[in-house]
Amino acid sequence: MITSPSGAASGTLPPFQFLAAPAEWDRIDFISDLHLDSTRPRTFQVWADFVRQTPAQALFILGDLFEAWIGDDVAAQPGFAADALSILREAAQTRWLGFMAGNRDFLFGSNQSDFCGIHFLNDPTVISAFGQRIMLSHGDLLCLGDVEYLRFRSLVRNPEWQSNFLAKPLQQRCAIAAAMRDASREHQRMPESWADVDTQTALEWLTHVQCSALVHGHTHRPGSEEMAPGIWRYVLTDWELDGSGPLRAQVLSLQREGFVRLDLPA
Ligand SMILES: [Mn+2]
Repeated sequence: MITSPSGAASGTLPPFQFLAAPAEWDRIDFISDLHLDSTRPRTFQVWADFVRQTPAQALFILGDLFEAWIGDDVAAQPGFAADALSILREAAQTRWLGFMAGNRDFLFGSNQSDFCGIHFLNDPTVISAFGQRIMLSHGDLLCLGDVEYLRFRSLVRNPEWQSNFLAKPLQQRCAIAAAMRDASREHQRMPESWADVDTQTALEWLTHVQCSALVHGHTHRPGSEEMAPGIWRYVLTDWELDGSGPLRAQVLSLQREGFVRLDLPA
């Protein structure tokens, strides 16, 4: 993977990271919003099997892999987090593995610069692959209607807030994370009422970096849409294989012929 330094922010544009897929790649997979935790063993298992078995040369995880991540030290003791980490570590040895932070797991890897060979991605990142330029984002940064959340986001993405939080004892961090989740539970219950990506801003970013596609998650409203002539957005699904609602576990795969959605067997 050829990497160039982040572009500087100009005006309201965020800094972009640029990647170029090596010529020998022919498949890149994208997933997000798995919200893995110890209470959802079937989702975890299907994810683990997928990560081990996908023939893709690269896997991009675009945020909210974990329901919550309160510090890398949780993986120091045996349990769910340690198991997840060992699967990621194993995967990073056989394929290019990229991780972009979501609103639930933005502290993942924050204590370590080289975390099991995972490549940490800027949000947004641009990848050139198979003759296309594609912008990747978790999506929360573009949901401009979610004013209250964006204020919260800029607080918790502040390095000083993060180092203060990470310095607290594990039990206290658990309690804070639980309180945060409770506060957003009502919000979470009705995904159809969540803010969506602001089309005009997304198009401005896409035009600036000359991309013809946007891939994002976060909204839990999967779909493919032509935002403007020749410019498409692909919204990833969240994963749910343990709950009572409709079961879903889908991978968006970019191959030489274009994007395809692959439903994993539940
Ligand atoms: Mn999210």
